[in-house]
Amino acid sequence: MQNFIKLVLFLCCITSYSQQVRHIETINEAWHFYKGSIEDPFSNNNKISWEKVTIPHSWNTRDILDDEKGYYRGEAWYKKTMTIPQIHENQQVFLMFEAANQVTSLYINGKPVGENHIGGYTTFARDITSALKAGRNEIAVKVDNAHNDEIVPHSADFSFYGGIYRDIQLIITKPVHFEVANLGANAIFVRTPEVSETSAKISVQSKLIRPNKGTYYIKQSLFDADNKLVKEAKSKTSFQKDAHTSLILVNPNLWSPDRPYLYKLVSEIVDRKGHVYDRVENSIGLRWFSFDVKKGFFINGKATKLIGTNRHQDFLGKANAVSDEIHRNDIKLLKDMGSNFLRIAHYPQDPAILEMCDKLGLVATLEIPFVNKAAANEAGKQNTVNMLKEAIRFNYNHPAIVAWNLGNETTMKAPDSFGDDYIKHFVSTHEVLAKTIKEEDKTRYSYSVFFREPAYQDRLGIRFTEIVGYNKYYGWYVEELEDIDKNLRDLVARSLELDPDKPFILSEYGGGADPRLRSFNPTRFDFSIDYQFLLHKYYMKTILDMPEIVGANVWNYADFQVEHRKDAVPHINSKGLVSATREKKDVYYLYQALLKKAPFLAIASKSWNKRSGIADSKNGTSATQPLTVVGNGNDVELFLNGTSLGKQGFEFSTATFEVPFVDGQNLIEVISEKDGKQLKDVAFIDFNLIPKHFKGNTNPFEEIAINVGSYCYFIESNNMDYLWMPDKAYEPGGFGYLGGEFLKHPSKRRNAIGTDVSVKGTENDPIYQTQRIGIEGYKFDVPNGTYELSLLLAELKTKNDNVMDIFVNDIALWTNLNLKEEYGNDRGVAKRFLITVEDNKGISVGFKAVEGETRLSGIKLRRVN
Ligand code: GCB
Ligand code: CA
Repeated sequence: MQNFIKLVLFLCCITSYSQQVRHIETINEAWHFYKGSIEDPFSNNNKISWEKVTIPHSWNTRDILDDEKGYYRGEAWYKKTMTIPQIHENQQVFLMFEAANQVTSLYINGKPVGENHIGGYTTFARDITSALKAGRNEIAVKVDNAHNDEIVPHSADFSFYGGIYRDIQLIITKPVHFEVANLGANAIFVRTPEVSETSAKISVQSKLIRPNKGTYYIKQSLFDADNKLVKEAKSKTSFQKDAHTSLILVNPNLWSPDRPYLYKLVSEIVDRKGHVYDRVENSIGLRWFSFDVKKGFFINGKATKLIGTNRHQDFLGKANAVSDEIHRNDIKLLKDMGSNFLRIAHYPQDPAILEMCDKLGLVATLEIPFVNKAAANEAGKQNTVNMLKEAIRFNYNHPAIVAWNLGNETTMKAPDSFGDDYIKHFVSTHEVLAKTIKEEDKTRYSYSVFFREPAYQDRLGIRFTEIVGYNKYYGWYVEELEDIDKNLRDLVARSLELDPDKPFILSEYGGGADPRLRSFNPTRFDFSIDYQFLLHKYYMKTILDMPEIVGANVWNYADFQVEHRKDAVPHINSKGLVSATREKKDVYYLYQALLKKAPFLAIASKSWNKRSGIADSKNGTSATQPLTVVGNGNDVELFLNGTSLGKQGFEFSTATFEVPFVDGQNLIEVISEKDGKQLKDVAFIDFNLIPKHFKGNTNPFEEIAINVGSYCYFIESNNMDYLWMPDKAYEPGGFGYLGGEFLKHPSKRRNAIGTDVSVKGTENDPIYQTQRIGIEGYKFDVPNGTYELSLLLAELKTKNDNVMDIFVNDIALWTNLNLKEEYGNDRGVAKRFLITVEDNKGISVGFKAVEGETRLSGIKLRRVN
């Protein structure tokens, strides 16, 4: 019997030991949500209709994408009733919000709990123990994303989505526990002050809550990647004091991007008898690192060029309420791209991000949303400093982090234009933030990111940090591709002249690309996938060649939603290497070819599988178009429908073949080799061969659509991939325009074809944004028959009246057409006509200005019979 009791006791011990002493559960489901202000969320006012939602949740998923200007920025409420599980006697209960944008007020059973939390991107926890009662408890959370003079960001190129958009956790501890409800919601701070190949010192500072009476110890246990205990240390604790514990490890496994080895540190509060009161785990990476202005970044003594991207928390249709699976998948895609560097921009992100950076080996920088402009008042400054402290403390233990960035392009809104008082607060905000970084964490670098000239920052006196980053859009917003190399070299030289001791990071560069736009004649600001590809090739040549660029981050990993943006896709900043739903653009494969160490080969444009072109071979059976292959082998051989088109060597990881596509299916196979490994990629391309002579017999004319005023193909991806061809001048026998000029972007800076007007009534903005102005005619030398002719027109922000007559074969089709008067500005109009062609005349569409200028955006011709 006694033995039996012993056995039961023993089993209890085992279960209680293996049981989590700290209870954590997400409470994301069945929240009642109301968008608007309410006097008393606890009253049963049935005029208010609550909607049931699941967290992560944002109330701006739709209104940031619609045609109306602005999106809801104001108060909203979340509430639920719940029974708090009884886990321990006298338990302490906390709610931890991973983030809610941007002021959060918590109420339990009708009473406010704790102070409002300020800032939309940092994690915070509240002790709700004393507000709870037995049975069911009512929890209400007010979240407000209205503009607030005292809270950054005030201005930025992203959307300030409101909501509880990350997980909420219920945390239950014993009365003796590691602190939870503090600035940054973290109680364990791990430092690795001395690490070498032969030994590592790990110092752990632990914040605990314990009574004055009693003896409590902190036990730190270190486990290796196989979960084997490798080191243990115990230290005594004192009332109201942090505990410090040190561990020394010989021959440690080091953490690096190539081998992100992680240990697990288990921190426990125990008493003399070994009873465990609380337990917290952290992943630990042992590494040492440094930046050298001339030689670059070193980790564990090894020079490592830092190449990667920036990233926003954003996904098409979900605003910022992005699942952990999406977060984790993003980091996997970045690792698989071959990158080793991530700028977590422009604010702290979901804990899943840094967890994955640690696990997969991405070196990271993290920043607070001090973007474009300061909250230039005392409260604003204090709030900004608090955000920084929360960010540093919460994320302190991640080996991935090497620098804390205090802000992005803070001079975007020119400080001079806001007066002396603004400048005073603005400058001192930089100063105190830079100081705070070093006070909070001596083990990382302080960092700030600018976009204006080094001398501009110098004049303002805001160069306080140890590292500087510059965001530069050479070849996109300013200047041409050919000048990128010179521009970057000159900029780095100017920065180093002023700051010889500050390592230089190219913290942003990039250009927009709409996956629907393709061009064999890419030009700046055309938003084609192909221009983006070229742009990054130019940048990477220089970046890889310059050790003084110690790190570089593409802007951006993925396309993201910006309510006020008007590019090829309205509301989308399309500078991503992948789309807003994570489809890879061609340039993603270029980075893989350039960066990956593992053997790699890809047909860069394989996602463009419905194409067309004008027959150019003698017998009229094929059209030759370039096709680019990327890889890290020496050379590559390409086969078209089984026939080799020869081998080519890679130049800067790219090789371009001239491929004679035939009508219908084209099977492209590419074969290469690297480190003894055979590599292959394939693409099936469905090709629509357009006859050169519409009246010829080889390939009878059926249908053609032309993106007038543009060099770009346009793929209507939400309309069966319907394809629009680039425009061209008329050639006898075929088709093309007569007269007129490209509509040019009105801004000198961009000097691009087309405009950035967001076009109403259509999703095919790029067709309407590009036009031929002053056009005189459009000709198709088609055989006799009946045709459907579609004309696509739009009046884009024009000042004067434009009135035109349109003819077909000299017969008036549409007279005195004033688009602005009839349809309003900025609206896409597609009009379809039935035309009969007789007497071998073909179709000749004529445009005559009655007043102002003629214009045409797109034209489509389909043979009916
Ligand atoms: C920048 C900003 C970033 C923008 C980007 C752009 O310099 O830091 O927030 O989204 O430019 O695309 O213009
Ligand atoms: Ca067009």
